[in-house]
Parts: sequence; C-alpha cells; structure tokens
Amino acid sequence: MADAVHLGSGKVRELYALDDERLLLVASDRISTFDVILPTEIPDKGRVLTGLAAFWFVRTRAITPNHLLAVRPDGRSTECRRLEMLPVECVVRGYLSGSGWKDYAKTGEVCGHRLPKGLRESDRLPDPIFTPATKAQSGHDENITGAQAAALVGAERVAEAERVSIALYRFAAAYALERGIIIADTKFEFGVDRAGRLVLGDEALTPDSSRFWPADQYAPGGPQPSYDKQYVRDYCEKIGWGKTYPGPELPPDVVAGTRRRYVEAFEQLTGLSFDAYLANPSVVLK
Ligand code: PZK
Repeated sequence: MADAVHLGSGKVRELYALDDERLLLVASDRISTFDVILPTEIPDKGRVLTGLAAFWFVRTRAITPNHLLAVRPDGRSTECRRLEMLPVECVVRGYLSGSGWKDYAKTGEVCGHRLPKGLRESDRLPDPIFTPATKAQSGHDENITGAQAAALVGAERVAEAERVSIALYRFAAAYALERGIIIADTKFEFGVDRAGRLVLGDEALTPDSSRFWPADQYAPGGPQPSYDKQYVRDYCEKIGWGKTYPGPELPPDVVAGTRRRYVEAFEQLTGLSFDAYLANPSVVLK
C-alpha cells in the first residue's frame, strides 16, 4: 500500500492505483442502510464481500472475463486490471422489487419491458430482465431504457453487456437457490480492456450489489426480509430513526447478528468455512 495512490472513495470502499495497469479495491466494514452510512462497522463485512466476489469471478470465467488479478492476504483487498468503465450500470432483475416494482405498479413496464398483468411485489418474473441504470446527479441510480443505454455506450456494446449480464444472473441465481438464497436482482459494472474486450469489473454477486433473500421465508405479495441487513433495518424502524444523516449507532447484538448473516451467506454460497478464508483468502480461488 506504500505507493498506492488513492483514486476515490465509494460509500463503503476505497479505490487505489497500483500502477498504470492495476488497481486496488479495498472493501471496508462500513454498512449503509436507506442510503446512509452508519457510524458502527460490521466486523469482517468487507472480507465477506471481497471473498464472495472473488469466488464468483473464478466460477463465471467461462461466461465472461473479469478484472480479478489477486486477493491480498488481508482478505479485503482485490488487485484488479484497470479498465475503461462503461457509464451504465447493468442491472438484472429476476424478481419484482425496489424501483422495478415501483415502476411496474405505476406503468406496467420496467425499463421498456412490458410485463404480464397482475404481478405482485416480489413475484418471480417469467424471465430475468435487463434494466440498465445511470448514476444520476443526486447520486441515486436512475433507470433508463435500452435506447438510452445504447446512446451512452453504443448499441452493440449494450447488447453484449445485456447478454452477458443475463447469463451471469441465470448462473448465479440457480446456484444460490440450491443453497437457500434467492438473488432477486443484481448490478454488474463492466469495463473495456485495451484489446476492446468487455470485462466484468467492480464487485459482483455480493449482498451489497444484489438483493439476497432467504429462500425459506419467500412470500411474494409484499417486501421480503433482507438476507444480510434485516436486523439493521428492524432496529432502525424500532428506534424511529428518520432515515436521514446521521444514522444511529448499532447495539452489539445487532452488530453480531448482522455479522453472522454475512458470514452465513459466505459459507452457504461458497461451501467454505469463513475461518478458512480468514486464514488464507486464496481458498476461494480454487
Ligand atoms: C472503477 N470504480 C468504482 C469507486 C471504489 C470503487 N477495474 C477497474 N478499472 C477502472 N476503474 C474501476 C475499476 C473497477 N472496479 C471502479 N470506479 C472506477 C469505485 C470508488 C471506490 F472502491
């Protein structure tokens, strides 16, 4: 880290340049809820996300190349190839939730996809849909149509990103469901390498970039409990926090319960013990 140059901060991550070709993504233990970063950290959260993303990168290499070069021994830092990132977030939805549900309830459509009538909140869609988004001025993601995405990055590139995104989602959602986790939707970020190839970047198929639901509690017709953040949300509701900055400190039992859920997601999906990952993060790469 001595000569890494800080390039930027995300809500819960830091980005550094290692050299002209390599970046370092560092996942912190910060947690956000209702778009506010809380003052209390969840120990090892960044390691869980880093390990899970690396696990998926290795297992989806036949679907798409990705930016992963190495996971550092700290378990929270990913060395990755530097790409030219596309200014479009590639969201795939397999279930009707969040802004997808809101748009459908208003218009019967999500990002230009005409959907069957009569769907309920959290219903599974007949087929997963590609619903691109851009980072708006507000910092919030804004859904856009395929045509708007094409105007931003070119029609062929969007078509390629859509095909790869849907294939990644289908693979991961089927895999996760066998292990008791519904991936309701997920966001991919792609870049282009020097050879002009589309490459998967960022952090993929984690509970921070996706909605994970416990499959054994799935009950469409309303919102679903979050696999990872439900204790935090319940606590925030209980104390009547107004969901604006600053967020509340979390009590130890909420921290412990939330950490346990992140670790459980890691262990269920990877089939590895999290202690084994802490001892040697490269276990997820085998
Ligand atoms: C890249 N971000 C998001 C912002 C973070 C992360 N492989 C790459 N090549 C070039 N740029 C990026 C990546 C990746 N991944 C990712 N911004 C640029 C971001 C702030 C902090 F940790």
